[in-house]
Amino acid sequence: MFQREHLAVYFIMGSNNVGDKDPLAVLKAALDGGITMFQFREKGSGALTGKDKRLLAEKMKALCGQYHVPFIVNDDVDLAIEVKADGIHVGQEDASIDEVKQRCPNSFIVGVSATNVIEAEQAAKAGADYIGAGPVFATDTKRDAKAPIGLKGLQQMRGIIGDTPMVAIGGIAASHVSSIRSAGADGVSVISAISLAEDAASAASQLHV
Ligand code: 3NM
Repeated sequence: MFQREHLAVYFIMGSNNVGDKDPLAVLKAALDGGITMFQFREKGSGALTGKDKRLLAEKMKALCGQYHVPFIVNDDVDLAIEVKADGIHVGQEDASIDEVKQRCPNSFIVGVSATNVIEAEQAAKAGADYIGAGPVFATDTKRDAKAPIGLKGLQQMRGIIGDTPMVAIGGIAASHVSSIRSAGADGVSVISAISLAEDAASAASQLHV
């Protein structure tokens, strides 16, 4: 059962976000450091496809299961269903919430990205379990990220979505967490702040308020 507390420290990663490290070792360290949700996002240059992608997803799901941390798949509805993920996260250009809800089990957590208040309101009305709001700050991790919305953008989204759980994304470091929470987010989602940290466990623990 999804709760907004799952959004506190939401780690996102694919095999191409870890430099020379082993993605499973990075995920294990992040879990040891107390991440509260995980999203498998295998996208961009050098990303795995087909069977390799599925095998990595299965291993990551098993690891998250040991820690009772929800395992979410980015974008790939077929894969999410196949590996019996706990949920799916879709962007504005991916499958619609209606399609996702039709195809996936009822128990699935459904997250939707929003970059402005209109998208956030639509996602909340369509029944998203949580909104991924961003990019809050500039990021090098996502090539096609939109213009940063800042803390003000987060506040505006919170104003329009009522109680819908919301997690902030984009360029987030530990030093931003308290201001992001004050702006109305239930937590932070990060890639590089954990995936490229020398000590992923300590980086993850520092993202808690
Ligand atoms: N989505 P980092 S920004 C995956 O704005 C992703 O929707 C974004 O990586 C959005 O924590 C982003 O390294 C990249 O900045 C987040």
